Amino acid sequence: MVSSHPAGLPGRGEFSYGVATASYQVEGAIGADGRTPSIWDTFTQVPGAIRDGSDGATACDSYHRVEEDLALVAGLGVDHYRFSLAWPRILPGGTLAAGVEARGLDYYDRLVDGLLERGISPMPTLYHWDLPQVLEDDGGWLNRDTGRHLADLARVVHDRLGDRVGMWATLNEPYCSAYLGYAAGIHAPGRVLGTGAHVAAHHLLLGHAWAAEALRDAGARDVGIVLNLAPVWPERPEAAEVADGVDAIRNRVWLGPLTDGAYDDGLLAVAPELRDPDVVRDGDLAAVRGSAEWIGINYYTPERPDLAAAGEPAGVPVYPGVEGLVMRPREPLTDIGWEVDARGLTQVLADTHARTGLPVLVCENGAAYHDTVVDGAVDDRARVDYLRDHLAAVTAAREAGVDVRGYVAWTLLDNFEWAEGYTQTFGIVHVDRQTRNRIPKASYHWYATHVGERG
Ligand code: IFM
Repeated sequence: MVSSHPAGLPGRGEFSYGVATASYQVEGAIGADGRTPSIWDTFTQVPGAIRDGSDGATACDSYHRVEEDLALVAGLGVDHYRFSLAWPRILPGGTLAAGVEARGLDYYDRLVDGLLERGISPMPTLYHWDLPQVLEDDGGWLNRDTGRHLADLARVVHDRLGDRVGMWATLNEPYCSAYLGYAAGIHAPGRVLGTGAHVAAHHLLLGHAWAAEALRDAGARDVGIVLNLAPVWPERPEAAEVADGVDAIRNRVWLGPLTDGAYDDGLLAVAPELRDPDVVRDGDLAAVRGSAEWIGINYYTPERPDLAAAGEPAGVPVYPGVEGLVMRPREPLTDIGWEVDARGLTQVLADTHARTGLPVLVCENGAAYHDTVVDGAVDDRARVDYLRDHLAAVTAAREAGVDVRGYVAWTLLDNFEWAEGYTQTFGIVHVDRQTRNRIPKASYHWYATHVGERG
């Protein structure tokens, strides 16, 4: 047991640097120490679901390479390491009633101690998409009880790690869990339900609120939620209505309940499921209101909605119910096809702080570019430029008075990029796919220098 005191959310005027990973994307070891399959273990086996037919069975093998990865994190000089907890390692049966797997907790115990020994504070996220398959078999996020089980996971994890964790995130990007997972079917569990996915969104919010309450009841402080909010920039005035639908599903479905305890009329117009009193029960929205002490923002790209032209195929499955919608990203694009515009980060930080009154923290930001290893080194200048410009955008927000408490780069390692498999690399450390050897890229060294100079 290590006695160092971990840092929580930085105070007003303070700023923390960090780097992030997520359990399924890096850990591998999917059958180790009692872990059971997650929805991603199942989904990756569906032919065609993953671009290169790969899975996270080994990923970066971080489960077995804790020391190596800790050294990489320490080499950056960051204050926080953001990681997520694999639910199927800790509650292999999905629920508390089905039993706690101590060996799964041991892994996170070692990770947390290793961080503290190096003077780095842990920033765990309870849920970054690897739902136990056994819970999906029971409806997954369409089942309200899943949120109750997340609260149990929070209690179990706090019991083990709470003495050494100063800040917590409940969910990572519930937009992706709900709409990529249950509307478009491009992420696990691969359900194509259109507007039915709003039910999953509501249950994710409930899960967040109940888990946050469980953490606080157990004595935790600085409990937040991490959202991939986006600035919505309509292409022309005629696109105002579709842009409102995009803003509703991407941003307001989360910020409305968290801030006002309500879903707004514009959202309800595209999400009729949220009018159903069996779905949104008395007291639900009141439980969500005020349940986050900070908002984590994952920013990569703005959204540029437009109204489809006559004869143009319309409809964007990750925005169900928004009729006639097309997206028109502008160049430059990263290799995953996402528009690069750092001004969007300044805007989303400012808008979110103004909307919620809460401290905001960049919890993910980074770029997918294809890299080449030359003489054992990776000169990823485009990624360095992306990080530099986005860190400048954070500074611009701070100078404008926005209460931004930190910046966490995505991501430490080239890892399993969900439906893209290993075809897209966001890491500041290259990982050889055969040997799993790690090579810090130019962006790693640049970020370490930036952090060392405190920006
Ligand atoms: O890799 C993901 C991460 O898991 C969640 N946020 C976006 C990243 C890039 O797609």
